[in-house]
Amino acid sequence: PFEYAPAPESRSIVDIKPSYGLFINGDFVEGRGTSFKTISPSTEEVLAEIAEADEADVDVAVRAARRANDRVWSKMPGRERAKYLYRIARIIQERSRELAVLESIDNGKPIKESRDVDIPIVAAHFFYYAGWADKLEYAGRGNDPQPLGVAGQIIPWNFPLLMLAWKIAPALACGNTVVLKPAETTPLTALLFAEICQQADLPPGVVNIITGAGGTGQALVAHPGIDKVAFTGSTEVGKAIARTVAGTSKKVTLELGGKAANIVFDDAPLDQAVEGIVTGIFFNQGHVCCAGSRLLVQESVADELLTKLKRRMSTLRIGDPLDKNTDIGAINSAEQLARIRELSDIGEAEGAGRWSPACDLPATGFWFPPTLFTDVTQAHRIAREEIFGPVLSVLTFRTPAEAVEKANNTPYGLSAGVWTEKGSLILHMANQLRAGVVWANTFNKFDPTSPFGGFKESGYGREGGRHGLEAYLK
Ligand code: TXE
Repeated sequence: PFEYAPAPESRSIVDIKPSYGLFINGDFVEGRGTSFKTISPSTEEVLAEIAEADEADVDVAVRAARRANDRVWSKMPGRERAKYLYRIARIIQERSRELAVLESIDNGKPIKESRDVDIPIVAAHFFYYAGWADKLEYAGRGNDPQPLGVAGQIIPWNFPLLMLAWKIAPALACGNTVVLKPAETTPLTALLFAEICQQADLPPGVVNIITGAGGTGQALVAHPGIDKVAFTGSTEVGKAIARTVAGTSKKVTLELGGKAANIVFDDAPLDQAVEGIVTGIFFNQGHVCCAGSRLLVQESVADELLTKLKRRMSTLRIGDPLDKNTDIGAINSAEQLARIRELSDIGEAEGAGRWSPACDLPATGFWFPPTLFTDVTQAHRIAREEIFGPVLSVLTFRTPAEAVEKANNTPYGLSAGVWTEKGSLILHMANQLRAGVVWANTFNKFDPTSPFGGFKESGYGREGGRHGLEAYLK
């Protein structure tokens, strides 16, 4: 009988092993800590048993990275390092379907995002930084800049492979070696990346991937053999890391939380703005540090905009991350779901108006409907705290000055969006907003050539673009 070829998005194209070790010095080795499980947030199925690196494992990994740095990688001409980065980039492209499916299974994000956004940008990062490896005299650190040495890199679960690429590609291009720890709920694509390093014949020890939770991260940050720490995650842990490295010569970059304002002026094309608002807060279930989680809309168009927004939200499809029609996938973990629920309930208790479209949520897995809060004031916790889920708080304003005041009234400063046809107003707002990224008439657009990073409690240092190199060079 005629058999259909499996859809490229199908689960069957990935080979998930029952258990995974640590990737140290070019090989997979057992961890000495207590192994843990990674589960699929959309089904709660156990995907694999993951090794935990204890302090001794961290030490072995850092030593491997140091040896590779001293003997091979920092000595290699930039044009030779570039060849490895290009090779990795090409393998990522060749294996992009596999990577996208694995990312969606382990993280819960819709396949159309992992396939069309995450993985292509991952490859683009390696291509982009490969191009820099032999041009470091233009990196802003003098004519013959030296690498920092060994980088300890800790990443979160919201863009597992993309955060890995943001960290590893510039570090390697500059001649550093790395020990990277993925988040405990999403280790699988980082471990597949380790296989890609083997496939690319990357010299052993240049990239080491150690799995584990906060304790493993802490051991990595505290290790005396680390020259630089790069962290993306919660503001709380970022501050703890800054405290740990205080008094050492380690360099640090921190990319932390956000509470971005998406600001819509009355002259903006509202249908286009609605698409940007939806992308701003519902992309990746709102698990985005730069998510447009506060909508600031000019009072005169607020009713019209909200009517359009509700209509658009009613069309969003929630469910199976591997279904290519899915717009909103699963919340990454039970803990994150509990946090989203708690803050949303607080929003309601504090008097904001809660609205979600009618939608059936799957019976198993972690799900939260797209949610809108109206009548939000600046005193409300949902206007100030990062929810990190598909929850939008709506505030209004009358004048540009009031929009600036409200947008900046947060401890964070990672990103913002401005919707208006007036170019002068865009430039005025971009100058006034205390945010590392200001998007104009678009939102959540990422490109390897653009620096990304925060003001205030959103952290310091920049990743991406030429500025991203400075973080890895003396
Ligand atoms: O973050 P953690 P969590 C925010 C978001 C979310 C909240 C909590 O608001 O609701 O943080 O998420 C490792 N030393 N963001 O708990 O704990 C951890 O193992 C060293 C925003 O998941 O910061 C993981 O690899 N490392 C954010 C990474 O830090 C430690 C993305 C992030 O986890 C550590 C994620 C320690 N003491 C959450 N403790 C963004 N900026 O995009 C934990 N880790």
